[in-house]
Amino acid sequence: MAHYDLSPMNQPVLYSFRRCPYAIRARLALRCAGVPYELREVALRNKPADMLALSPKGTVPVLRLPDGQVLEQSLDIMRWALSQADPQGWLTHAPLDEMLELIDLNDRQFKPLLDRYKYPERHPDQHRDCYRQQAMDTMLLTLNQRLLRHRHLCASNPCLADMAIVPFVRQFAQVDREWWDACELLALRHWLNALTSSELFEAVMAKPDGN
Ligand SMILES: N[C@@H](CCC(=O)N[C@@H](CS)C(=O)NCC(=O)O)C(=O)O
Repeated sequence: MAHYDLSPMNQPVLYSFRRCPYAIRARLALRCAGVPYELREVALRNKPADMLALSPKGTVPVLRLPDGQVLEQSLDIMRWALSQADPQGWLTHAPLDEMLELIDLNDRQFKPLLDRYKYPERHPDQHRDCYRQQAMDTMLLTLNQRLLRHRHLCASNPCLADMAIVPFVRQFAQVDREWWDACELLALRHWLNALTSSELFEAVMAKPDGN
């Protein structure tokens, strides 16, 4: 990790929102890589002007690097962090193309269904359970199948795909916890529990004010 002087005055700044799954994946990679950064928790209804000046599209996470470069996509932040240091081999445990394909499936197809399942009142054309079934068919059954072959999505060890996707599966599970705890996705439920109860995950979910 020799590319930057990361003394406290010269650290990257991460604009983040604690529960946002994209921001969670960025924080997971930054912490795993051991990159120190200044965390700025953002109120999504009142985004700070300095963040919008750096990144007018107005989504979190945004990472401002010490050299002024701005990374405005969560996956770019993950890949930048892991290019600094990858002590757990998230980029090497599985082929990059395979990992990126799964992440793309998550971001393009699963995420819109997750939003519909979570907020069915905003999408009244179908019942909540239909969105849930579509999310199962589109992605969750595939992930579960993969986990029957190895302990993580692409290999026995966790990789970029696991860490980029787990915050979204966590959100899905939280919509109807009772249903999730009884559903057929046994391997996926086990995977979710293992990853979200890790020290790493708990550390990035700590409340910014320490409470
Ligand atoms: N493609 C972006 C998506 C980020 C995103 O949509 N973040 C949401 C929060 S989970 C956001 O900031 N939405 C803007 C808003 O709610 O105003 C990324 O990967 O970073």
